[in-house]
Amino acid sequence: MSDHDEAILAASARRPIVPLEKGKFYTYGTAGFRMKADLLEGISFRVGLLASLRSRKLNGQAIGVMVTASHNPAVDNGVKIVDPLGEMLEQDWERYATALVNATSDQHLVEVYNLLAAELKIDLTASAKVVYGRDTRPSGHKLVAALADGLTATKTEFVDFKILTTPQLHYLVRATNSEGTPLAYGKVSEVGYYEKLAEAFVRAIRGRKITGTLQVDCANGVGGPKLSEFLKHIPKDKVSFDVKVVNDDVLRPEVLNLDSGADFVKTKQRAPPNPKPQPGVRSCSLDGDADRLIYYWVDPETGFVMLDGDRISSLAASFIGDLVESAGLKDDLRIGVVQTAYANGASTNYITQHLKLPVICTPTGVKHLHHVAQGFDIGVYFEANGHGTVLFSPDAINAFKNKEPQSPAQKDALDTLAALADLINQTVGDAISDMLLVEVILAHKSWTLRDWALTYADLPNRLVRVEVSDKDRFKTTDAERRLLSPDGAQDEIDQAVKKYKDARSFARASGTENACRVYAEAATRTEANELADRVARIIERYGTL
Ligand code: G16
Repeated sequence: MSDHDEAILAASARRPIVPLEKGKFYTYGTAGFRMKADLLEGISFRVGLLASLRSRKLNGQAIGVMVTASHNPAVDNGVKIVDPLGEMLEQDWERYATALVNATSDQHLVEVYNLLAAELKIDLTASAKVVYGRDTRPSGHKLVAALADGLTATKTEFVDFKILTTPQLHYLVRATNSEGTPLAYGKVSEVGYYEKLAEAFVRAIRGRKITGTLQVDCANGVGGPKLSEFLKHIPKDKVSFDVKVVNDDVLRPEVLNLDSGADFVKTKQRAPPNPKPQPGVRSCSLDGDADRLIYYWVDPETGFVMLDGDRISSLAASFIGDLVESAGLKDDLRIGVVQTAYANGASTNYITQHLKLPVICTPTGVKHLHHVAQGFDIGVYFEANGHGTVLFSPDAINAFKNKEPQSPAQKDALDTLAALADLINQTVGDAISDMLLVEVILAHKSWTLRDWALTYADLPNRLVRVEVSDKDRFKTTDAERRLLSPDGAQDEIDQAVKKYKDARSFARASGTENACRVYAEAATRTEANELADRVARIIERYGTL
């Protein structure tokens, strides 16, 4: 037994885990532990133990913990762990987190903790550091208090950054670990984040004009106040950026993500009802913790038009690809795009056939996409739901900064690329940073949203959420495009798909909600809707068998 044992035993007794019914376990899902907030106190405490072990294993580097349930309703919350470079927790460690969280008693918890320390050869006397933040959910208070108990019991140094967007916490983790090194990521403060983004935004815009007003729906989440704060850091004499922040009420928890936000827009395929959509206004929506972004406008002639994560991905890949060519770096840097099965087939065709870039498909969850994107010098990854970013390798950043330009045009391209590498959050998808990226690209191209939408035509598609009694019965393969179980379900989906032109459909269990998701696309809107309904009924039936 280590000298932490008594402290863990005592603190664990105050932060008990809620037992699940027999045969059920808590799992580290798409984005950490996420569920009804009243189940999470004990979990948050145990995540503190895990984060301390992880920090000790990594020579005392700071580990991040974010308390958020992002796009989920206000009654939910979640806890996720961030690695030293600001990336999601290494996947091998998810099972250690799961082992701690599912320990059946305080005593068992201490045993699992010590077993892990022994197995992973962790010196429990070494120093450890954790930094954490939370979104605006009221339940966040008690969850960070439970987390802090876990950190205190294990003698872990910690910094509470209070209320943050998820990407801000990721930024702060990386900034903390790189402080004072040649790879310093930015100042270790929320203000440092705003300053970095604002400075890079001015450099990336390079005097171009942003046309009209941008209306930003913040889902009544943490993105509202943080975006307003960020806007104060843009020097008005250098960039004129007219932003109207809407749905930024964080005082009434019940309105969080309610009829607003990126998830609402993407799944309902319409603008939030409030404020009443005005034709022609360039608009975008963030989600509850500001890591997803969807653009849209209501066209006076054709109605609602959405520019989702696939669109942001192809826009960024095309713009950055052109800059790399102008900078004379085309033969030196490998650019690639990473998507999931939810990517619209038309976007994949556009990227492979028109942009001539490789596309790799991974399972859902930015943790998967991020990892694969790191295999490129410039890896563009976005999920269709608007979650994503662009990663630049050290070689790419080095080339932007140190290549000797042969012409003014080449210098301009290199300077813009260097600015983009600072503007784009390299740790995780960040709605505020992604929004600035889109604005920079539209300004450079002098494009409206309509120009952007004209690059290709989306295949009509529909996403449906299906409540089932046991979502864990649905197991997938082939980057989640096919069901392995329950037996027979995939055959029925295949039969349904065959009935429609250019059709594709798949179903999978959500890793953040207690439900399955069904995606369908087809040649026409009616067919896509019909197919989605059919497959949803198949899933409903198998889910209740
Ligand atoms: C999280 C993940 C995303 C994922 C989304 C939905 O987003 O970070 O990568 O796409 O969940 O996942 P699922 O379909 O498994 O529920 P967020 O914004 O909720 O943190």
